Amino acid sequence: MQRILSGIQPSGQLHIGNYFGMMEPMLRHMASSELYVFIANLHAMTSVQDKERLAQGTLEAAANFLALGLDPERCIFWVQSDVPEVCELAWLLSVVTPMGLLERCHSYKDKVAKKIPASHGLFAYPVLMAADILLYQPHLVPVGRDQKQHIEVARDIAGSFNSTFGETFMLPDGEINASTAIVPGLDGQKMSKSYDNTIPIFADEKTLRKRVMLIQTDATPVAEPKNPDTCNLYALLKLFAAPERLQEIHDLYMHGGAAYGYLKQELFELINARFAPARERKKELLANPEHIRDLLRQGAEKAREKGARTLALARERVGQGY
Ligand code: AQP
Repeated sequence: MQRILSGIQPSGQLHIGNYFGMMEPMLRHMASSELYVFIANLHAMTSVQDKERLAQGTLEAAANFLALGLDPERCIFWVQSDVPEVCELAWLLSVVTPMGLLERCHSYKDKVAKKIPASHGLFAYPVLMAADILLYQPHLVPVGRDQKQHIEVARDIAGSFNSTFGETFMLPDGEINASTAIVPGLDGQKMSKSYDNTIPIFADEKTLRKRVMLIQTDATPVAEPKNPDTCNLYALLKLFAAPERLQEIHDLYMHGGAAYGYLKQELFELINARFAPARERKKELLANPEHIRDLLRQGAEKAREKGARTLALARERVGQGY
């Protein structure tokens, strides 16, 4: 059985990009694999440095996953910092990580360009991410395209550790679905919390509608043909519309008749119908936070058991067994 792992930062409102890039594939894998899912609260500290926000965000991130259908009986589900072994492994990995490898990472450069403070944590983020992955020895890591380079870095670090100290880590593969690799935001750039261009999944109906109406479109008149492949409204409709309806919409784009306002309303209704039940479930879950904490504690125990075995092997390999 394949072991599959991925995580999400509790650093803001869950959006459609996160959902299609990572959560939906993870939920799909739940039936047929050994699934590891974690809330990356240590990573989130590179942008969230507020005690209440981090704590509440962690509970909410867990509630998001549970509300969308994650079954803690069929996976291992925990909070990153509840398995402190990951920090020790990050150090063991950092000594075989060339500076140049981290200096080439786009994500670091992008975030600094967006005025996120250039801390050591932000720079070393890919090493902690490598530890997150390698500690559990997964075969596959489903992510969005923005994380592709970080998966390659994790593989490079694992290879570097293996060749320095002897075979220890399995090299994981990333899983990136072409059709959902980069979900566009309201402005057509990658949907991203830090671009403020997101469609949040759990926003109330009114906010959701407002966000969808903000999707940027061109000024081509309704009756004229338009190119669906360069339209971010169409890219989002593709994720939600049934195949026959999508074909009709495609024809409207090609031959004239695609009214953006009408299509936005249709998209809003589709998104709302898809996520309204989860919105209700999330409210119920958050009404009993102790239950969520219990589930996460149980998950952390299982994750620690697996992680401790890998860490013991890595410690032995580097020569800590004096
Ligand atoms: N637009 C996207 N399309 C496809 N996948 C996406 N992911 C994020 N945005 C898109 C994927 O979601 C997973 C969890 O992401 P994260 O918690 O690590 O946050 P992120 O990638 O940092 O998300 P944001 O919104 O882009 O945050 P900021 O602005 O802080 O960088 C990952 O697998 C990611 O690929």
